Amino acid sequence: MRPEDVVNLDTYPILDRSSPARTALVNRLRKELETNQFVSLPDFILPAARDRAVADAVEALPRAHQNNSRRNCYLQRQGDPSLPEDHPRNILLNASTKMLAYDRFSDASPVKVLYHWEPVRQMVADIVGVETLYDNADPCQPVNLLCYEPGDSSAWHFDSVNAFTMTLMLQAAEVGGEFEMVPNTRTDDDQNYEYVRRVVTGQCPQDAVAVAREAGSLCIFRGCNSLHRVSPVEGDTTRIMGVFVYENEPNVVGDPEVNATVYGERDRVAG
Ligand SMILES: O=C(O)CCC(=O)C(=O)O
Ligand SMILES: [Fe+2]
Repeated sequence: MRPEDVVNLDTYPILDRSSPARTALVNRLRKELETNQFVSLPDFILPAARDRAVADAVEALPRAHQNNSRRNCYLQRQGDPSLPEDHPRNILLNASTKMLAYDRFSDASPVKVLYHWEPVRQMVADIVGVETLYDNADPCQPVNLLCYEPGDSSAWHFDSVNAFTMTLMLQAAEVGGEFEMVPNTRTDDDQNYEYVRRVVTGQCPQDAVAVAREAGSLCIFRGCNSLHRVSPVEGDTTRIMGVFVYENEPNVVGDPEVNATVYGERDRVAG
């Protein structure tokens, strides 16, 4: 599939970098991201491309890595015994998802076509406010298909590594599978532990924004200081999410040990 047949260029005129329509669009989205810590781009992918991406994901699903984890909202599997029992570092929550690494699904998948296309990469750079972004060069990380079957969920957490996260809803759950976010739960200078504790123990439901995630919608969010989660999926439909990783420099690859925890053990070259 050509990238022009994947991206909805009528609604997102990103081809001509100097066009006023593109400038207006990107400015609006950048402001929205700044204000809300997330921005949604509905109908970003065309229906035929989305169908194809879902079919590729369903075909690959048996090769997905089952990720069951019990972790705190800082993505650590162990608490800190020197802290009180009800400290957020000691509140461990269950999550379960199915992860398809980049090398586990078709290179022809529209999500890969979209990811590697310069006009998309440049649009994202302009929205997040950096000069240039680069594709991730790891065999597993650049684009993932994150699948949630009935009962699967992702617990409250802060993202650790990237300044922003980009996701594309390919297939929504019938019920549940809501993406919820509490903007600016902490700041770079203040861990705000008491508030974080209240959010992860379910005492602040009114502070969580439910981010509308219709199939086809692209989302860019800053998850490093804003707690977010995916509520348990119910019903028969698998929630399928494309997750994209762009970098601030070329040739970034992941740590194989960390990759093994996310994508499962791979055959390693001996020696
Ligand atoms: O599945 C989602 O909507 C969000 C997943 C998530 O939290 C992440 O990719 O950081
Ligand atoms: Fe996250």
